[in-house]
Amino acid sequence: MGRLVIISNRLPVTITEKKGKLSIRPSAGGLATGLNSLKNNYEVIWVGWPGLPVSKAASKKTINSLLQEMAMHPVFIDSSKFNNYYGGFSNSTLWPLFHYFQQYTDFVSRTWQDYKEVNGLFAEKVAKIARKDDIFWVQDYQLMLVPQLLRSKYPRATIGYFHHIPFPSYELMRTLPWRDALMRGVLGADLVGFHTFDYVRHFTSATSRILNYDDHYLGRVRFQNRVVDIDSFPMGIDYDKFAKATHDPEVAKELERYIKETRGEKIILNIDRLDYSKALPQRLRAFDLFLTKYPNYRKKVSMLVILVPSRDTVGRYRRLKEEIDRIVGYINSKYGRISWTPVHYYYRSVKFSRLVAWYKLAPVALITPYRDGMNLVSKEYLACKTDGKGVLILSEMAGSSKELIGALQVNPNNTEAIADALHQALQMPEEEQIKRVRKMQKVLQRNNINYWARHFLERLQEVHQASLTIYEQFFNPKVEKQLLAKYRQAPRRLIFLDYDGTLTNFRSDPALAAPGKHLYQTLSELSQQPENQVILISGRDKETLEHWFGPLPLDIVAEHGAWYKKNGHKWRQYAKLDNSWKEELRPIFNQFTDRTPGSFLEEKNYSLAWHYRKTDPGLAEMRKHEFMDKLSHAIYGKSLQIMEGNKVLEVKNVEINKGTAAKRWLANETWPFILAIGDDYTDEDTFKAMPKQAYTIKVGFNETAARYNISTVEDVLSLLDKLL
Ligand code: GDG
Repeated sequence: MGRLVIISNRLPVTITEKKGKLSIRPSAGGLATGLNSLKNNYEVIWVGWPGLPVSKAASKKTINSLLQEMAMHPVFIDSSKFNNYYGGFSNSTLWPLFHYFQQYTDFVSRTWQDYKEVNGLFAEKVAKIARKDDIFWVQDYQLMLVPQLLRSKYPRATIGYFHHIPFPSYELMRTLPWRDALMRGVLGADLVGFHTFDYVRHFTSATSRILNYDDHYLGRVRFQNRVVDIDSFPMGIDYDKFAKATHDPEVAKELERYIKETRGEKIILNIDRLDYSKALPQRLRAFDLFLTKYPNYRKKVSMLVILVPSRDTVGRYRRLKEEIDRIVGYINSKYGRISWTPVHYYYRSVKFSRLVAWYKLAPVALITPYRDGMNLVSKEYLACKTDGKGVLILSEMAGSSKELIGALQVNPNNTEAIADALHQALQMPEEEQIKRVRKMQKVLQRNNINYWARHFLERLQEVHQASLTIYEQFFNPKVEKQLLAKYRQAPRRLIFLDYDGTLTNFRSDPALAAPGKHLYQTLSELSQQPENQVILISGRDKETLEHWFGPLPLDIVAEHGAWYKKNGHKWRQYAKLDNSWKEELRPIFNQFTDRTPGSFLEEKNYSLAWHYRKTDPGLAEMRKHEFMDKLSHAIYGKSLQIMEGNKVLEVKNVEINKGTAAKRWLANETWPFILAIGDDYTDEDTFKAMPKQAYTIKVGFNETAARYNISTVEDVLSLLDKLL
């Protein structure tokens, strides 16, 4: 049985100390329950903070050994560090920003430092217990750096990350000074999960805009020598636990009591943790408006507010609590009677049986957060409606709104709409209530917490397998050793090298990519070795290549093969090519260049190339498709082709490609050693033209006809140095 290591901020336990004696009880949160169901297939191990500051070495030892019996491993964190990591960076930076409260977001480098350090402590703890073949599953925004920390320790491990809160749009994410590190941290995982597709969309857009990883297709990002999948996995609840609990004798007792005490008043249920993202003041104002607009409902309905204490030592939360106190007081004083209290308000958490009793009793649940990653309360409310009667009013900004389409969905900023939704809910005929609730229950029953956990882990293992396949194609030390041995033995060697993206990194302006001293020296030495025949095979124009490499004793192919030059000879044309098409196509190129800021046109002897490296990625993607569409009509019937290179679209004669050009060197001689290195689409023709035993290497990790992938230009240069 494989081991599954869950890494989360909190361990699912409650530790209490009475008269110096420590006791530990498991606490059954949603996640813990979901993972319990995996125990048939995995040995589940948990790493996390134990939930309280522990400074005495003796207590640490006791807690450690008590927890280890439960397969849990505590991460002890000193309290000032913990405050900076948790109250500081997690909850005063990431939480507000990710819930779109930019005005509440602190940017403090001290808390960031401690966030990094504490993430490091989690990774170290994992390292202490990790075994080969463990599956790691990191939970939530407090630990965004952990996936990458684990990846650097275990390059081939299976690592998943699930983000439980919203992921904001790129526009907000970019305001974070530490955005790059956080994004890279998460991308250490094989699979990154969110509750909804909107968060997936935002995260994917941030990967391409912040990190420039735009090599993604259908949610799969190629990232160095791995693939990372980014997808939505809406978290479910333990449906049966809630549905069954409605029949518990203890719940029945609670229910009976409340039915008596509410004396037929219809309860509008609110359960929230104290947090500004929950928009409770707004909801209370909507209730006020409802009572004004629909006075017939006075004395017939009341609002039950259960506000679960949270972070109330923090100024912002304390002020929010005071605001809620004030509005509740205002409403009760405005409408209340001796016989009727409009808002019943409790600032405490309630036991499970009471929670279920309220879910069962309340004909309406009002859940209208400004933002909520998912919101499980909305799902639990529905699971408790075993007779199908009840109405859920739900914010369209809650993640659960995507699945709960039978709810009355409202914009949480629209008090008028919430007031009207309350009216609609209270008037809704029973048949309609049942129809809506049953439909939603079906979804929740199926997509429950067990399904969520299983589904995530299955996908995680699939993606990991895909990464392993890439890893096998990776130019690793073993392959390098073989290559070097073959190179040394061979009396004759043929070496094809592409230039941009292979021997030099892309620059914003192609003219800036002239070879540096070291590269020039390398090429010079490589081409001077008598066994070697080196060919620089590029899409660039011949004038630039001549200018940069003319004096070197190597052969050059320019414009993808339209021109070539053998060492010591003049430039020759591949064939006399027709160029008249350029007149016709140039206006289209000019038009797209004008319409697309950051792009420019490069005109070569036999081709037109539109570069868009500096264009906004979203706009570039859109224009590229539009441009291709237009070009494919324009070239119809002509012997031209559109080539998509690295951030460039190029039109050229169809006969011309690097493969045809390369064959010129293969025709008259059998080479005992062939090496071809290139990075983009156009180099695929070179790879395809090579015999099977040739070493063909692609820079980057896209699909390729080459035998191997290598990560970077720097790796190529280091390989060339080793050849020398
Ligand atoms: C994050 C995201 C996302 C609440 N009050 C009492 C009580 N609860 C239980 C509910 C429910 C849970 O707490 C709260 O659910 P949330 O969905 O709000 O989850 P959080 O863990 O706070 O937040 C959120 C979630 O992660 C999961 O990914 O949905 O968007 O912010 O299960 O039943 N339980 C009891 N008494 C209470 O007073 N017994």
